[in-house]
Order: sequence, then C-alpha cells, then structure tokens
Amino acid sequence: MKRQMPSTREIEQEIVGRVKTMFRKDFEMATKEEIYRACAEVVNDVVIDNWLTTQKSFVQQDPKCVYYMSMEFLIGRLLGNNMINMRGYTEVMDALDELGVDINEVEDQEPDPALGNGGLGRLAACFLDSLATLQYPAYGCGIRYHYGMFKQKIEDGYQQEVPDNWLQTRYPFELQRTEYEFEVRFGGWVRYDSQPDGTTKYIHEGYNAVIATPYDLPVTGFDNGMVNTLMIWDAKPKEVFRLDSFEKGDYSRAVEDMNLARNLTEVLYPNDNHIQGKELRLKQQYFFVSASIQRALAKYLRYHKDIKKLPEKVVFQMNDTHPTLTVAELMRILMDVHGLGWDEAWEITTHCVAYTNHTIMSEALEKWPQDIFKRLLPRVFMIVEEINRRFCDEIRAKFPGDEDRVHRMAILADDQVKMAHMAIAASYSVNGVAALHTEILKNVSLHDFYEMYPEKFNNKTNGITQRRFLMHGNYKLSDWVIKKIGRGWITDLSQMKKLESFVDDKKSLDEFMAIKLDNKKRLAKYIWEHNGIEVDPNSIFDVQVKRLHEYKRQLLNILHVMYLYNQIKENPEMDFYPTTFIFGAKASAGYENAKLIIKLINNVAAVINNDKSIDDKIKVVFIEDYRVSNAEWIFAAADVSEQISTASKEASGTGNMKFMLNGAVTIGTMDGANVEMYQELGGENIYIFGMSSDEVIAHEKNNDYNPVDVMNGNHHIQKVLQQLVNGNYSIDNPELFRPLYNSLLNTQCTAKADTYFVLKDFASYCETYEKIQEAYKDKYKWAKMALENVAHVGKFSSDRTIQEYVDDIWHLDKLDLK
Ligand code: H2P
Repeated sequence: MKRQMPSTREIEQEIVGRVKTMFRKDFEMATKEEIYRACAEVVNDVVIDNWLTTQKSFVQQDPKCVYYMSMEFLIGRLLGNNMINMRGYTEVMDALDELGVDINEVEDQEPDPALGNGGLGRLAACFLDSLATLQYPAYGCGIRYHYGMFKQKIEDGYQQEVPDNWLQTRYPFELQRTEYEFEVRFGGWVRYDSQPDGTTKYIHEGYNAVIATPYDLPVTGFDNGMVNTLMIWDAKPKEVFRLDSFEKGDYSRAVEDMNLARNLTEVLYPNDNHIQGKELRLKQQYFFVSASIQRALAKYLRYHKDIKKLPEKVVFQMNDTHPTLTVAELMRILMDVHGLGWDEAWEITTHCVAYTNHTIMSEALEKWPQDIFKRLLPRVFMIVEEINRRFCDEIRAKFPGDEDRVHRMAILADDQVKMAHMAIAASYSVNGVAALHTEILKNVSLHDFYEMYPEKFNNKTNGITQRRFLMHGNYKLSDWVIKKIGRGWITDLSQMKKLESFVDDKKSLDEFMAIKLDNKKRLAKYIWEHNGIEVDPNSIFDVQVKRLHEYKRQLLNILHVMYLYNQIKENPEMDFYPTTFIFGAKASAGYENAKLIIKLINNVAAVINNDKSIDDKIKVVFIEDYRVSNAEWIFAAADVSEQISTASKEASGTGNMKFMLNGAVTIGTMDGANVEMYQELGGENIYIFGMSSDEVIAHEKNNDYNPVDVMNGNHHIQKVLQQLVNGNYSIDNPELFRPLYNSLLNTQCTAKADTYFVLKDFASYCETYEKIQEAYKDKYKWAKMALENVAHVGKFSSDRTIQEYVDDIWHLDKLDLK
C-alpha cells in the first residue's frame, strides 16, 4: 500500500518533534540546517515505507530489472524532489510557513550532490526518475565520490576550483548497506591450473583487494509509491592491516591496500571530452562495475538456480564507454566463479549488455594503454584478448581480405584497449541519443561497426523530467498549466499540446508572461545577491548554460556580444531591445582555452556593464557555480535559449529541452536534439542559423575551410578579433586572449584553425539574432512563440525516452504495487 505524506498539521508537529529528539532543542532555537535535517527525516519516513513495499513487490513478482551502469549521476538535491514525488511539497511548505520558516531557505541547506559533470550525468538522474515514475524495476549503479564536481569561484574573472566536500556532514538520504559488501581485486598475476578434465583454471594471486560498500539512495516515483534504488559504491580496505602480510613483514602491501581504498572513490574525473588515460580512473571503472555485477548476480541467485537464464531477469545498460568493463567482468565471473565455458558465458553476456553512445568526438572515446590495463587487471585483460581474437575472426569472416578494416575495428590495436569497440562487439543494442547523432554514428563515426552489425543500432532521443524542471523549478508556471489543462501532463508530457487552445488568447498570454517576469525577478535577485550586478527583469534574458567546451561555442556567443556592443557604440540611436546575456559554465580544470573563455566573458562583462554611454542596453552576467539547483531557476527565467554548438558535434543536448519546457525560445544550429525540436515546433517558433552537419562534415573531410578568408570578407569580424588582442578587454595585458585569437585564426599555421567554425557561422548568427530582437518587440508575438514551445515539448520528456528503452531494448514489465 502506498503511504501518503501526512497533513500539513501533522507535518508541522512532526518537524517540531524531530527537532526536539534529534537536536534537543525547541523549534525556535533550531538552526536552518537542523530544520532541514528534521524535514528530511519526516519525508524519509514516508519514503522508506514505500521503499519497503516496493522491495516486497520485487520479491513477490520477481521482475526483470535494468541496471543502469554510470560513472555519473548528477542527482541534485533530493529533499524538494522527494517532497514533490510524494505529493507533499505544498504541505511541507505550508507547515514551515506556519512555523515562520521559508521552504527555499530550508532546501538551500542541502548540499547539491554533484556526482557528475554535465548532460550525461544529469540524463542518468532523469532516467532514474522516469523509471520509478513509470513503475519499472531499476537500479542505478555508480560511485560515491567523496568530492563531486568542484565548486566554482570566480576571482578577478578567472575560474577557481574549490573542492566540493558534500559528505562533510551526514547525508540524510543515503543508507549504508554493509550486508551487500563485495571484494574487488587489482593487480597481481594469474596462475594456470590444469584440471583432470583437461580444462584450465585461472587463479588470480598476489592482488590488492578492497571492499566495496554500497550506499543506497531512494529514487522516488511520482505519486505511485514506487521507490527504486541508486547504489553508489564506496571503498574500504579489506583489513586495515592485513595480518597475514603484516606477520610476514609485508608492511608495505598492507599499506598499499589501505591507500588503494582511500584514493579509489575520492574524486570525480572532469569531462572535457579528452580522456587522459589516468590509471585511477580505470580503477574506479573496474571497482564499481565489479561490485555492481556481483550484487546483481547475488540478487539473481537468491531466487534462481540457473545462471544461464540471467538475461531473462537482468540487463546492464552501459552509459557511455565508461562502464564497458561490464562485458569482460561479467565474462570473468561467469567463467571463473560459476564455471561456465566461453561460449555459454558469451551467450549470456551478449544478451545482458547494451551500450549508449553520447558523443562523436573521437578524442572522448576511451582508450586505455594495454600495459596499464594488463598490470591492473591481469585476468580481465586475458579475457579481453580472447574477445578481441574472436571478434577479429568474425570481421575477417564477414569482410575477407580487408585487414585494414580489422585493424580499424579491433579492440586491441596500437597498444591500446578500445573500449567503444568492446562495448559494440558485446552489446545487443547500440544507441545514439538523438536522431541526427544516431545517423552520424551509423554513417560516419561508427560506420564500420554499422556495416558489421546494422541490427544493433537504434536511436533513443534524450529527454528530461518535467517533475524537477517544471514542477520544482518553476512552480508558478506549473500551477498555471494545471489550472489550464489539468494534471495529466505531470506523467504524460504530450498533454501539453492542450495549451494550443490558449496561444491566441491575450489574457492567457498576459498571465503566462507575468509568470515569466516573476521568474526573471527571482533570478535578478539571485544575480544581485551573488554577482552584485543589477539587471533589469524587463530586458530580454538570453541564456547559455552548460559545460564549457569549444564545440558548444560559448566563444561565438561572447564574440557576438562584443559585436553588438560595437554596433551600439557606433550608432547610439540604434533600435535595440535591452538584453541581459547570462552565462553559466564550468571548465574542466586542465582545459586552458575553456578557462580563458570564462575570463573573456567576465572581462567583457566588466567593460560593458560599466559603460554608462550605452544606457544599460546590454548587460553581461557570468553566474558562478552553475549546478542543478540554480539551473532550475535559470531555466525558469530565460527568454532566449542559446543552443549554438557546431552542427554534428552536440550529440543531443538536454538543456535545450529544459529551456523549451520553461517557455524560452531557442536560437540554435541544426544539431543534436535541436533538429527534433525544430520538427516539433515548425520553423516559426525556433531560430535556426549556421551550417548544417553535412556541410560541417564535408568541410572536415575536404579540409577546405579557411577562417582567414571569412575574416577578410567581414569587417565586423575583423574588428571583434582585433579587440581580442588590442587590450580592449584586457588593458593590463593585451596579449591575454591571444590563445583564443590563435585558435580562431592561427597565424602561426602550426595547427588547424577554428576547428569549430565559429567565424564561418558568425554572420548567420548575427543575422538570425536580429530577428529575435524584432520579434521580442511584439509582446504577443513573443508570448505566443514562447507558449508554443511549452505546448510542443511533449516529446522531450524522459518518460517517453524510457518507454522506448523499455519497449525496444530492456523489455521490462511494470511492477504492480497494489
Ligand atoms: C553529453 C553530450 C550531450 C548529451 C548528453 C546526454 C556527453 O553531455 O555531449 O550532447 O545530451 O551527453 O546524452 P554533456 O556534453 O552535457 O556532458
């Protein structure tokens, strides 16, 4: 039976009671942090009952489960999310209100668990939300990083990284599960033992071991009593000082075990689409993969005898190449622990694993040096060698005499282990994350593999959860939508179509834009408090928030701002609707150009914001420490959504969908999911510019793009580029931005210039932007466009995405919770 949240009155009493028993305090004396902890327990109490019921249904119904294997889960704060999903948000808000406390301040006490870098990790979190809401049995499997994504401070315009110690105080939503601990082994060697029956046993010796301890987090479904589990793994030494090693005087071995455990789950690696092949990262991957598989198999074997039927109950979805070791580790366990032969083990493995690709950027496809891999995982490496040998034979059989192809596709080649190749060889499904991306995988970046296994390839366009990104982040709009069309959209976003009947109704449009204005005021206050910059809520809020990467082209955006500023300076009477350009982005700590772009944005902001002569027509704001919690407010306040990646490079994008859901109008390229947004919206409700992916790919292939020609033909570009290196935005050091200038023009001719076609798309971007300016001046035209965006967002719910994964890949049944 689903347990509901108590009434407002009861919640109020419970909060006061918890404050008393947890902190021995009268409510009036409690700090905000203590109130937050008390609230968390009140909500937890309901969540745990539902978690227990869900688990009992698991045991009774014995359903097939998906294990979503991901190095990253960017879950964000859980208190608000769980209150919404338990349908108790208003009740808790009212109870706190009665007690004289603002719910936002209470929610603000929670650390923002940032166990991910960006879109990939947030997608994993949205997927878990949708799985629970649609009542599908699922486990998320990840790592309990002690330090999540760094906190970003901006000092003198530069990004500084500050460690995010989110576990400093106990996190109230996690549950340590020592009863599900498993051992994970690294290093050592493999001894062969010939058996009397002619087979060989492989015995792993001389290894270092750690104990993997899971911490379970509840994943609540919306209003259905379903609570799935996200298990994040932490490491501890097997024994603090292994007595056997110690007695033998092997003091250093014992210390090694301890250090191994201590470092393993310390930090999340940055994602700058450039994998450096760090040994510790490979250890992290093996650690969580091995522990998760062991737990999955232990659960399976508790109720089933025949390991060969594993695919009937278990599927491992590999979120990018990071968990690809799932393939080899499952093979190892099936053979070495359960005694199966190669063919039997392969048959099971290849029916249990599926792979999602999230990028075509070749430098992001993981490759590990074979020597490191072999040293760290000697037995697993042997298995990879055999997978590779058989895979190469298969290629030869299908394409006789094509040794080039064998070399291109091999898992082991050029002294490396190519993880994507292993993932594709073993998976029964390989999917991209937007239609265009999947086509590019098939026709360009994974073309060889597509020719070999066309049946494996499929598309699953990404989605986002409307529960967090509308109900929680933008409750005013959410309430308005409920008033207009009811509550159906909360679990069926396609119902947003019903808003179509209001797009020509001026009264509705006024209400809709009044909410936008309120949200802009909320963000303006946040910006004032955090940046000390005053922005006008009546100006256009033009926003680009996402990881900082050259292919996402924040540089194009800021160069355009510099151009607009030049225009206004040159023609002070120019008709220009005041605009606030808002940026938010973290750059990976070692990514120099990305960090310099942040500095450029801040320097441009300093010059423009302080220039009284332009009458506040442009303001530029860089929001520090962009993360899930402030993202919700940013999306709610945006008028214009910047989705301007070089066509073909952004696999999907999910920020684009969050803006659309909140009624922002997109300016973007025909890239990733923008293409599908365009299809849903029609050309009149989205602003598209720039080269198509085909054009980009053709230029790359022919190597015929010369940015200098583009610059020479466009004096606006010339001026802006000059200003990059003449001290206009860096008086003390005119050379500061030279590396960015060189990346665009590269006068030294040592490397390719303007890899991401910033200059090539510049003119088209400027022209298209003028149309936005024009449209905004017509209040109702704009309001209609913005509302059309909300009305057509239905496809982009992660509920739709998950249903497609279930239908085409996972084949799960809904859990019956009655
Ligand atoms: C990545 C891709 C995005 C995609 C997301 C989820 C790796 O995210 O680049 O295009 O939408 O995965 O599939 P991000 O760049 O935000 O880290």
